[in-house]
Amino acid sequence: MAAEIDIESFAEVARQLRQQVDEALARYTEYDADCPPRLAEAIRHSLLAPGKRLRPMLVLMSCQACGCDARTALPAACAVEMVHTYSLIHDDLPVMDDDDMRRGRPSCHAKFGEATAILAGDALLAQAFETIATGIEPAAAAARCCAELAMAAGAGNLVGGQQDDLAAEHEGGGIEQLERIHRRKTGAMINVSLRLGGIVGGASERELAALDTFGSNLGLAFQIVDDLLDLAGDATKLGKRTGKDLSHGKLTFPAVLGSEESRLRAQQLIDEAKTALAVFGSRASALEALADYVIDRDH
Ligand code: GRG
Repeated sequence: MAAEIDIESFAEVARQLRQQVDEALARYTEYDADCPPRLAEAIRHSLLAPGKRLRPMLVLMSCQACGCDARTALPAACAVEMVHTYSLIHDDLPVMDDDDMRRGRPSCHAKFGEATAILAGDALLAQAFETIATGIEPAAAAARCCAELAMAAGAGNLVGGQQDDLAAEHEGGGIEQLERIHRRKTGAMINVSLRLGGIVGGASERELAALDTFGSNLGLAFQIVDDLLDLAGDATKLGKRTGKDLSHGKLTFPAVLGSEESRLRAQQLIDEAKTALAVFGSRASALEALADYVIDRDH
């Protein structure tokens, strides 16, 4: 297991990495005159809003765990946040989850209208690949990152998981269907974040496999906590409305397992995730602390 890092040091590391991500995202969204001002405003409204930046943090910390300077992976970190934000913008649309609040602000369509929100999401998805292709070196690493991110965001993962999640509202399902949905809808983007950091950091196949094990356990635990927060969390801290899963009859972990069993399952997954980090020794201490944050989080 990785060496312990105390909570204050972790908070400081996370604060610094987060600042690097926020500054880079602001730079990436200084568009020229060809981007209509309303579209630029909508993109910045959603992308620069105060999200947790979990996925970019995973990119940077897994790059560090491989012994490489986190800044080398900054374009990849920003790219996963662009794809994630596009998915949130589209998920909030009336035709999908119909949410008017996100990240403590009106959701993109609530402020700019549906057409602009769809286009803002489309633009972010495209920009993610441009950001990797032009910012990651060598070219072979950039190509691999683009391919892996495209796979995670595509029909067999993020988009396919979303499709099945929407269908499950009417069709229901058990724990296996639930885990299958979330492995693709939430897990794939968490896994690929870790893998991109690993690829940029020159990870061996053994290290990439360890990041995969860490990521799949962390991703599922993250989703269970997300379900628990929707049920009993504080809407102000979360920056979005709560109780929606229950009112929409959604297939969730607390609905299938009960809250107590769900929390125990999440803790088990976090323990398994942390065990997988042994191969990195003390270089993975930030990732280990991040795993603890995922289960203790209140937003
Ligand atoms: C529209 C293709 C498409 C996919 C949408 C992201 C998503 C899939 C749905 C959002 C609804 C949801 C509750 C998903 C599960 C967990 C999740 C991805 C939560 C949002 O991510 P956070 O908590 O958000 O990391 P912040 O705002 O902190 O980045």
